[in-house]
Amino acid sequence: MKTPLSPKSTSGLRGEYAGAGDDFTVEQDWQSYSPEAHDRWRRLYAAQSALAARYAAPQFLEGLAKLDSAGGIPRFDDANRVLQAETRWTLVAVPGFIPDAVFFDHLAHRRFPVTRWLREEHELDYLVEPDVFHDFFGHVPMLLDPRIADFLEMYGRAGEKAMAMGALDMLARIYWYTIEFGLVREEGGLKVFGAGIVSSAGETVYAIEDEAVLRLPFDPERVMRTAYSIDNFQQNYFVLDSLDQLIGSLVGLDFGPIYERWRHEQPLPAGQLQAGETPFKAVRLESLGERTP
Ligand code: HBI
Ligand code: FE
Repeated sequence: MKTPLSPKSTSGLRGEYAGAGDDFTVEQDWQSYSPEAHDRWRRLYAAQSALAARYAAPQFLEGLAKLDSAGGIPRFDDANRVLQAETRWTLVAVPGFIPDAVFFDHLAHRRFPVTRWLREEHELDYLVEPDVFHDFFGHVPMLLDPRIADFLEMYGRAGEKAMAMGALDMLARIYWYTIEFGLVREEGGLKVFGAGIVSSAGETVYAIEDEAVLRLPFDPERVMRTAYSIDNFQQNYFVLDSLDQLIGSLVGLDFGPIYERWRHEQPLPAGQLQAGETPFKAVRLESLGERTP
């Protein structure tokens, strides 16, 4: 998430950057996916959609159903017809991780960058960089929710100021703890909606069921101050009261003074309860009347 890149310094990242333009977009080149890659997608999809049925927010499940992509790596153009009709977003194919400024610019224009390549057989459960399974399965269903759709555009627009103020880390934590690793309260208990969770078998169960991990009420300033791990399960999650709270808590909030207050401070370590905070309890499946497999 924090790799500083210029258009010429993409070494160390997976993906084929040579053919990418200034906006880092490429053709998806759907024909070039091998039968083995489609098969790997089908298995990943089957495993994660079964987990999502139990652990993910209803908005994620609705979006996933509309995308109808259980059968193989989807064509982005097909998804774009659905997205255009629902929330006016467009998927653009990218080689992989792209520079912050470029990423923000795409989001600000309701274009969501989706990585072309699919993870290899030996990394089915976890990888650090985004691949097409993480980006598509994890992110695109929630792009069909109007609140997430609008939030992501706002996030894109906020990038420039955060970078100018040297507060990119603070803004990025909002994305991290919502779009990537967000939880939301639903009638049946806590549910996951973050792409980093729903695209990981281990973390989907852990985020909801682990007894020890901290689940804190979502508060923008607290989130902006909280460090995160990129190579392990999160040590804390933030829980929205509803998806409406995401935009509701951010519109009218002036980020400038918050950036000023904290940008030169060390972030709060992840997993640490602060004075006055009350965490949510782990939601055990038994309490929902279901048995663990
Ligand atoms: N590029 N492809 C891709 N995906 C991301 O999630 C991404 C990125 N570039 C920058 C970035 N994320 C973050 O550093 C920003 O949200 C700050
Ligand atoms: Fe992501």
